[in-house]
Amino acid sequence: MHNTYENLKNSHPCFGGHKNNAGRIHLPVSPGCNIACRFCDRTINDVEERPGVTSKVLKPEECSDILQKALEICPDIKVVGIAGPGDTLASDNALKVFKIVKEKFPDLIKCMSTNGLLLNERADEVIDMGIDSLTVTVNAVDPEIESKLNAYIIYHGEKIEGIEGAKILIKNQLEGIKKIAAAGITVKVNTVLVPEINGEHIEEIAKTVKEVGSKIYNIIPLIPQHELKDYKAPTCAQIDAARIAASKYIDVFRHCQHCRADAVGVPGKSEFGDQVYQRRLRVKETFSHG
Ligand code: CLF
Ligand code: SF4
Repeated sequence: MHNTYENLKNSHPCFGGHKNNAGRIHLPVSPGCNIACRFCDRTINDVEERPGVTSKVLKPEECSDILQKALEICPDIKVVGIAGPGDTLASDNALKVFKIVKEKFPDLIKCMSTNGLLLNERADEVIDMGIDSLTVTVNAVDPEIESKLNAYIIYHGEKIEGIEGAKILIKNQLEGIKKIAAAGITVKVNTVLVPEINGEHIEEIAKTVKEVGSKIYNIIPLIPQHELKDYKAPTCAQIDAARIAASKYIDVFRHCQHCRADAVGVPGKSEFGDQVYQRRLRVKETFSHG
């Protein structure tokens, strides 16, 4: 049985459990991505896979020892999250790790984060694995707006650009959320707020993702980089306005710490990544997949 939203509000730092000092560990097991967000410097992900460069992405079979060590160092950890550094459904690694967690650490909450491109076709696998909470990053529900945020998708081996790619991405995200939510899994939606592109669109995103069954919504401010390096990051007032607009339709999470894909500890309070991981991911400050 999956944890309910009510349970997660007490024990999951990103669903309300921050009040109770609940911690999480991110296992960076998912290399590579299948979409091209214009604000994401994909060389960060590609670097990990280049032959000859020591990979910082963990292998699924390394995770059990890492988890054991992390729980010793930080007993507040209640949640195992997989949030990158690429997409969790683009390979089988994340689901393999959750299988291990389910068997060896049954008390930990299993939390997965995805861009949703493959969520519709892989929903049953996610449900069968007993994931407790799923986050999907939905940056627009209008393909024209999405195409300004995402250059292309790689879908079943084919590169599909612009509005055509955006249509497929949005459809799969929404259909996927519908299936996951119908199975009783709590869904959070993250949106990267780029005021000049989707600033006026937040209300529609919040309304749409609520309609398909999401429970909670999180706004992540743009970090201007890559193709969107000349766009402005939202001001605090713009973030507040977006949250107020979204909260007409859905619960809004306001304590996001924009964690790295290899973060360990209580978000905003403690960080043990350097002790748990011998080599950190080579990521600078970047978007968050939480
Ligand atoms: Fe990690 Fe994300 Fe799960 Fe949380 S983070 S996969 S839902 S366990 Fe949390 Fe970090 Fe914000 Fe994410 S504070 S970036 S919302
Ligand atoms: Fe992929 Fe995430 Fe980067 Fe988007 S932000 S291209 S989903 S790794």
